[in-house]
Amino acid sequence: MIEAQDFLSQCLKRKFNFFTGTPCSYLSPFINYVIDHPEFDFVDATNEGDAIAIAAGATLAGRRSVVMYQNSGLGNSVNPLTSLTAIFKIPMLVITTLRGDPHGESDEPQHKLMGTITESLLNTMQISWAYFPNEKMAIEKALDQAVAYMDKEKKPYFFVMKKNDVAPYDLKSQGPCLKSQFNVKHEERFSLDRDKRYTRTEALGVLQSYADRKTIFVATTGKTGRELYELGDLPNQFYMVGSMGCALPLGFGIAYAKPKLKVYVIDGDGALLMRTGSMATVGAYSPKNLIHILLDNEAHDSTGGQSTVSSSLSFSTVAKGFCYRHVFSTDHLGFFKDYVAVAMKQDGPTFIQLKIKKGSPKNLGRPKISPEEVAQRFSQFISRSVGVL
Ligand SMILES: Cc1ncc(C[n+]2csc(CCOP(=O)(O)OP(=O)(O)O)c2C)c(N)n1
Repeated sequence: MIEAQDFLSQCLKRKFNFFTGTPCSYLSPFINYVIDHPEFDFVDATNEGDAIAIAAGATLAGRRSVVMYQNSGLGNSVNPLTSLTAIFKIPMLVITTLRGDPHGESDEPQHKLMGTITESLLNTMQISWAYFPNEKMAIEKALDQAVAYMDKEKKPYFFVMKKNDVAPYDLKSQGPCLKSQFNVKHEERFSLDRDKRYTRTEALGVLQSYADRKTIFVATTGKTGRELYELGDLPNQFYMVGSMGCALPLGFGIAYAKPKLKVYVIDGDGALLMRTGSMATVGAYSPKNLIHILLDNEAHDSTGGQSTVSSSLSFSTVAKGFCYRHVFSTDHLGFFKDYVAVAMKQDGPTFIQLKIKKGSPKNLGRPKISPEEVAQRFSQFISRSVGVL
């Protein structure tokens, strides 16, 4: 058994100072220690997949990141691990616990199956891993191995933590408790005639006109990224492919790590519904520099236009409930332009919903640049732009 401090001080020496995750009792000593010590940042993620995406954003923004979660949520993170970090080549250290350890003491029934398959699931995902170093002398070597792997392969590296690997550490301070102000606007012009709504391309054109050295765009999975690319491929644009729903947590990770950048997340209704919980993280941590755009066509347009449940709910009320600072909603491009102009000038987080119609330009292409190149170029853009801010 080690003390939390033994491991975390060695993390700090290797510049790991951004932590995120979803708690597990085995991890409490780590999470509590990190929250208590201001040299670390800790973001509480609403699920394990979001944690991977948040850490991916922080990593792209130049931070060394650690994700901590329980193996029961490993399934939640399979998607971003296989189609975000693996293909964009974004390294991070991940500590998963091993509840339901088949060789350990008996555990709650819900952990049994996942405990049995955790290691093979990691192997199946072609993830390199080792058991968590539970002796003080073994920590430095284990961390150095992890860092060497991450630096060479540019992929996540996992430690699998067993019960009692770390001694208890009681929380001394409170976590962040942030209150947001908000207002709500709703301007609808075409409620009875949806075909008159504007297109995704028109909305993206408005957003792209704001591209400058301190503005970045994270475009959600599917046609949003493809259309943005077709409008003009720029280094400040990140095209999410796969990992549906992770645009917001990824953008949040960047916004958190680089508060001087203006971070636009361009979301779809299907994607936002898949990971709505990440809006809670945005509202709670309230990054001033985040503008969350929802291009809401009430459909999974990219996969054939199947309806989502979006037409039956109010995203702006959800954003208001999650305490975004400013919330706007419209179906008119004129109002949309006004809202974006306002959002550029005021502190966020700001949520802007534009109801759009389905459809894309004919023969819509796909980014010809690889995800890995997108990530590298994007990350370089961020580090350069922050230099000039
Ligand atoms: C976890 C996951 N499930 C399903 C998909 C397939 N998929 C890609 S884009 C998409 C639709 C996204 O819908 P929305 O966010 O509303 O954006 P739109 O296509 O309407 O622009 C789906 C279902 C995926 N990439 N990842």
